Amino acid sequence: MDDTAGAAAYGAGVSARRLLLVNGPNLNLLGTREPAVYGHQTLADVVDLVEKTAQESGYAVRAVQSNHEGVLIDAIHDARTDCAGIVINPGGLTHTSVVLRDALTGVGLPVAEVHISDVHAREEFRHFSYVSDIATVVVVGEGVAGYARAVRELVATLGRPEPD
Ligand code: CA2
Repeated sequence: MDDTAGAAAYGAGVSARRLLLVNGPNLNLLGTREPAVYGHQTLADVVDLVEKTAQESGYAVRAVQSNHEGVLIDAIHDARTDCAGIVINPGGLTHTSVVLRDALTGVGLPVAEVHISDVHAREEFRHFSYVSDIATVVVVGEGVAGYARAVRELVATLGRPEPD
């Protein structure tokens, strides 16, 4: 039985200096279609913003975007050993995926959930999230800038990583 999950893998007094940024299905299309809903910024802009915001607090970022649920699950599992927290926009999987929720609870890292659009002002099926009740931070409807807020609020709960 592997008992090295999350912060425990680092032992007392040592903390991971990295955040995992997860963007789910179709978010690779950001900036190419539906600007009225998702704005003009691209996924590259999102990654850049998250990296810069995390860096202010001494964190590096590993970014993953995939249209395949299993790829996202594997990335979340891999975060157990070297990440302090997860910033995630699960895309449409937000509203459907017990599997994604189980991966997040399984690794036990603090989670910040982000949605670019105001999901509560859209179709009824977007109102429920499988992630929100297990997330430490939820940011909805602030556009791409919401990722920066999510990072800051998550880091506020984590504290800065310890220096070398
Ligand atoms: O508002 C958000 O960030 C969402 O997570 C985006 C998802 C949607 O299913 C959620 O309900 C809310 C969709 C991502 C698709 O992104 C696109 C971006 C540009 C063009 C087409 C899709």
